[in-house]
Amino acid sequence: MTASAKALDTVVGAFVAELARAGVRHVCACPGSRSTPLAIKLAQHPDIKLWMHLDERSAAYFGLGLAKAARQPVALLATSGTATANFLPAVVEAFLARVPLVVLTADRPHELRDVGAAQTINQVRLYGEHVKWFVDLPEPEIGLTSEHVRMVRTLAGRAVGTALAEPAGPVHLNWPFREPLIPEAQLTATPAVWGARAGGRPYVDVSIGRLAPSPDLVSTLTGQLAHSERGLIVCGPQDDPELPAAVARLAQRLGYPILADPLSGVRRGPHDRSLVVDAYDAFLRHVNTVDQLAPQVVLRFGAMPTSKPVMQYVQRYASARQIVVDPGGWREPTGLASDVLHVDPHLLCVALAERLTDPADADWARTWLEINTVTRQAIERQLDGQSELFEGKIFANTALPAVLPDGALLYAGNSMPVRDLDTFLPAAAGSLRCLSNRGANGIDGVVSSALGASAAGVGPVVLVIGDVSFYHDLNGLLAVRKYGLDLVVVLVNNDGGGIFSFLPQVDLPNDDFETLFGTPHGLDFRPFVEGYGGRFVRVADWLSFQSAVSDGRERGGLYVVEVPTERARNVVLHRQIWSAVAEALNSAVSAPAR
Ligand SMILES: Cc1ncc(C[n+]2csc(CCOP(=O)(O)OP(=O)(O)O)c2C)c(N)n1
Ligand SMILES: [Mg+2]
Repeated sequence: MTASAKALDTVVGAFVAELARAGVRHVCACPGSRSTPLAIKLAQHPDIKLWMHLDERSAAYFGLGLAKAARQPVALLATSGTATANFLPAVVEAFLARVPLVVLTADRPHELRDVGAAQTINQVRLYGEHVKWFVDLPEPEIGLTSEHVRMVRTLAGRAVGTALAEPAGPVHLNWPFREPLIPEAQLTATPAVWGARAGGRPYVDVSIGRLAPSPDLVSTLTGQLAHSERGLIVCGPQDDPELPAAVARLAQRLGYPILADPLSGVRRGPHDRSLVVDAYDAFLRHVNTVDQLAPQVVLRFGAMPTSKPVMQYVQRYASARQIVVDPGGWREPTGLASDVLHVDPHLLCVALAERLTDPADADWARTWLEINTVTRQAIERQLDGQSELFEGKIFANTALPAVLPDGALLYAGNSMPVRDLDTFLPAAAGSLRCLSNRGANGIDGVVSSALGASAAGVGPVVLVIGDVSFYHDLNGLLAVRKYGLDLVVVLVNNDGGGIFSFLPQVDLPNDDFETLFGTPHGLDFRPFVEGYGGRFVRVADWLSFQSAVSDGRERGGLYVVEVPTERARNVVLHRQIWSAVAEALNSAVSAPAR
């Protein structure tokens, strides 16, 4: 064996061993020659599960969904060239949605860069500002010294630690490899031992702490909030499972209602939901209602909520004190924040709740809850008698949630699914974890993200997705059969981009609108789904919808339940609901429900 094969074995082996010791359990990789040393070492590692994919874009989104669902760092591996560029969309999403990914790309050695060598592109800082950290490693065989091995061990620990540190996100390590590419110990899987710590401990153990609020901050804020009766808590997308109970307790202490985005974890679950407001997206469209609800203070957790009416509400009361709680980064698109608290949201809620006593007056919260009830009832009255397949009704308690078990995971596609989820999913005690790619709101990679979530094995996964988004990532379906994954897909097929029919563009001459925005494709998805070994059922009513979803769950594998809808009609039905809500709110104001 050559010296370079030995170096590959030792250096790459040490790096992979440290990735595992730092907690990486899953790697999504795609085939290629240049990445051979890493591929072999990752495949050999007993604690690492290697998920092979053919399409890098799907692979990266699969890794993203897996990392989100498992709440774990996940590594990606691609060979050199455009393969690495195909990771970009998921890397961008991971950066903006704060998902820890360790992106490994193989590259040519330095002498073959920028000289016209085959399959060589400029991979240095390829993902630009969308990664937290970039390292261009030296070739493994530059010198088989203990310093070199220590360096790669440290890089592995640091890479995972950096990906996990708040705000979490992707890191990129670019590995140049010179031929021959086969590490010495390919068949024996001897662990590289140089510099390894005893007892399976990481070479460098990177601890991630939580940012506790200072006693000063807690006492100042306690005093101020205790004197602001009309306050509101807004919980946007976030995934700390400890936050819902803590924020609920704080809300009780303050007498503040909680506007709970479905992606916040606060809307569904066994925690106290007595102050949870779930129908804000509908009633904050109603000007008279918004006029009644002037807040003194708004306390915000998580990313900016999906709902546009919430954004407009916050902007309407620009002079209210707006406090954004976020351990890092800057998620404040309104430009109205008066305070940004870089502290851990859960720790802050606990600390404030401990110091506060229950409020004297509950009128403010009661008003919000009454409006919420009137709204939710008006929505339900509209949906109850509705036999038509209306896109929004999918999320009503009587439709999809009724056939999902406790602990299911609902992945919502971008465009209308995530918005309908927001409007139509009521608060409830059963846990239903909702995820969506809201970092960059892409309609790409959604199928793979949901499959990655399914691969995490944390509960049955149902994906609700639009037809254009489904088409966009058909390639992702290959993973189902290859890995025996289960996924029920509710495919909302309105033959194009239904969301655009809600926008002013809809008033363009119809041909222009359809060409530029509606984009009907006329695809029959059945042969695609069956080609990937899945089952396809097109439903005609709610009963068959529910039995198809249940059947899909029982059978396992890929099961696509197509809900055929019509774009223009969908707008009409949404507007009918909003006007029914407005009517109900108007009559409730004239005769307050007590
Ligand atoms: C990768 C990407 N390309 C384009 C867009 C712009 N876009 C937003 S929604 C949408 C249409 C989505 O159609 P579909 O998935 O069928 O959902 P529907 O609007 O019908 O609910 C498009 C093209 C995007 N968000 N992401
Ligand atoms: Mg569509």
